[in-house]
This record gives sequence, C-alpha cells and structure tokens, in this order.
Amino acid sequence: MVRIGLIGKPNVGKSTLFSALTKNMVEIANYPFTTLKPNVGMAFLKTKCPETEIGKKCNPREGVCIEGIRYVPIEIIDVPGLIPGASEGKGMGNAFLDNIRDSEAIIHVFDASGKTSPEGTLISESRDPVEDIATIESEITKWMADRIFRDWEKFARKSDASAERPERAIAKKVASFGISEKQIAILMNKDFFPGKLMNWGPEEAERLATLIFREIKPIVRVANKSDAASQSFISELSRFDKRIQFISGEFELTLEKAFAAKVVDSLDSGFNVTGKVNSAQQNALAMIRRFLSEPYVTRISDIVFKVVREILGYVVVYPVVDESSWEDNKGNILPDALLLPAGTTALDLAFRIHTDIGEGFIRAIDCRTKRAIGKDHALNDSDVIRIVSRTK
Ligand SMILES: Nc1nc2c(ncn2[C@@H]2O[C@H](COP(=O)(O)OP(=O)(O)O)[C@@H](O)[C@H]2O)c(=O)[nH]1
Ligand SMILES: [Mg+2]
Repeated sequence: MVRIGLIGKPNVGKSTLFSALTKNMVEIANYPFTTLKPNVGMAFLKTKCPETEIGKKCNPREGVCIEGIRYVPIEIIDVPGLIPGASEGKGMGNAFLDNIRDSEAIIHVFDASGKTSPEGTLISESRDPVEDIATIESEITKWMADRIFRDWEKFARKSDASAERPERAIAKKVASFGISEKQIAILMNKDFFPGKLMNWGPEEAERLATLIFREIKPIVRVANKSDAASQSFISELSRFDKRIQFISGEFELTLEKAFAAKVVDSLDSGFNVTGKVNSAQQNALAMIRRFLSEPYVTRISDIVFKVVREILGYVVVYPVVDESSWEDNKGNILPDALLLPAGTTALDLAFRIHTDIGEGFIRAIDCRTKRAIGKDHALNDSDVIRIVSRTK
C-alpha cells in the first residue's frame, strides 16, 4: 500500500488533518475501518472504476467501490513534530525521520497563518510561512545527507578500491531508504558528481539528498489553517509554489462531526443545516461554508487525489488474469487496483505481482484493445492489464 507521511512542526495541525483524512468514511457505509496503529490510518484515493465499461460489479480485495467510484486505500502516517535541529537529534530526534524512510511520499503540513514559532509553539504575531517551509525542509535534507555521508572515508576508500559501481555502493549504504541502484544512477546523471567516491565531500552528499527528495521521495506542501491566513500570505505562498494546497483541517473535521451528528445534510461546501443549532454554531457553520467554497481551497476529500495522482503522478492499474472477463482466476472481477509510481512498466508490474511472474514474463496485454504491450511500456492510469508469464 502506498504510504504518505505527514510531517511538519508541532502544532501546525498534522493530527487534525490526519483525523479528517482517515475518519471521513462516514459516507462509505459499513466499511470495516481499521486504525492500524494510533498514528497510522487509512485514507482513500477516489477514481473511476473500469467496471462500468464491462457492465459488471467489481469485487475489490481492498477498499470499496460505490456507484462506479473505486476507493483505493493508502496509508497515512502522522509523524511526530519536526523542529529546527532535529537532524542533530533535537526534539523527537530521529524517531520521526525513520517514518520518512517508510513513506513513498511526504506531505509537509505547515501553518499558512504563520502563527506557529520555529519550535512549534502557538504565537500571536504572524511569521512569514514561506521562510518556515525552507527551514523545515532543509532539516530533512540535512538528515538524509548526514546518513549518506556517515563514515564516508572508510566506505569510499573501500568502494573505490573495488570494481563496484559507485551507485551500487551508495544504494547499499543507504539501503534502508529503499532507493534502488537504478534510481541513484539516474540522479547521479542529473548533476555532476566526482567519479571517485573519495573525492566526494558533504556538499555532494547534500546535493544527492536534495535530488532524492525532489525525485524519489517528493515533498508536497499543504497549507493548513488557511482559514486563519491573511490574503497576502495566501498570495505569497501561491507565488512561491503553485502546487501548494490550501486547506483547513479543523473546518473539515468540524463539518465531518456535524454531518455524523446529522446537523448538516452533506459534506459538500453547499451543505444545508438540518439540525438544531444555536446562533454561535450557525455562524461557525456559515463561516465554514464560505471558506470551503473559496476557489483557492482544496477539499480534504480531493487532497489524496491531488497529491497522489496529479502531483506525484501515480497511476491506478488493474491486473487481471482473463483479458475478456477482467477476472482473476477465482472469478473476481477487477479484484486489485494497484497504485503505482509514474513510469512503472509492464515488467515492473509483473514483478510487483510476484517475483516468479516477473521472471517468467512473456508479454503483457492491454485488456481494452486486446493488444500486446512491450515489457518496457510505461503503464497509464486506469489500465487493465493481463500479464502472460511462463509460470502461469
Ligand atoms: N484555525 C485552525 N486551527 C487549526 C487547524 N488545524 C489544527 N488547528 C489547531 O492547531 C492546534 C494544533 O493542532 P494539532 O492537530 O494537534 O497539531 P500537530 O501538533 O501538528 O499534530 C490545535 O489547537 C488545533 O485546533 C486549522 O485548519 N485551522
Ligand atoms: Mg500531533
């Protein structure tokens, strides 16, 4: 399952967002919701299910499908707060950083209203949120660079003396990040790195770390507390990075609770108040409605799609065993909806299903056109694919 880590300073609203993201299942009746651990929860990517094309109801092994919309589960981790100096062990130290290692992508949650100090305490004056973004993200890069450069001299001397490729040596050194030799080689080609590892310094380690966070573990920025942010901060933030998503975890959570209590009739920004409320609650709900209707605001229900599909470019692929009925070998229709990184090839998919299927790969079939596709063909979103393999 794809994992996304929520990182950020204390008090920016990570836990509030985590709750809003992982508990907004009220609209999905009877889903056996499981909190895996206190800080690990499930959220869903909503996507159109191909079942409508064959006119048969699918049988999802994971997640659900309601009225042709498939809810593909992903894991969200609420990572303990990150403060300046964390890469040197301050605050929670390396505990949160280990969670980053286990996440495919990172959502950096920050306070768009600027009312959190660098250490994560709530303050009354506003600080520039753009500066904050840089401080926290450089902390993560420093941590990664530090891991890469740890005991470098001994490592570099040994590696240079052997015939081993440098990218292979580095991939092994930072094996716990789950980054492949191929990925490191691609990154090393994007910029100049000395051929001999002995000639690398902390600067090279930092450049490589920066590339890793740009290309392999991308960081997507989410501006929380946008309900309390000034228009000038909102404009400054959108100019700084047009991919920033503006949200209010607190307003979303309040609306979810109101909906669960039948005080409002829907989670749409056009909800109606249907329950008994006092005038303070009436005003609060009006404010929430106004904020959620603002064109610059992203709704929590769309955030997973925005981050995973639009920003990270992941695709949803449906592997099946029969290219006509779109079933597996037990007669389940479209049982799996796999969320795969952009550029995943047909051969990668085969290995992802099972090593034996990857090793025995003969060809892949696009079940819509019934045509064979090459092993190096990158899969597209919503592809229904049959892998033909010798072991089958
Ligand atoms: N105005 C506003 N306050 C929020 C929002 N999200 C969280 N808060 C408040 O910020 C404080 C810290 O929230 P919390 O989720 O515990 O932050 P964490 O330390 O990052 O997990 C709490 O008082 C929340 O009520 C938001 O979207 N808007
Ligand atoms: Mg928290």
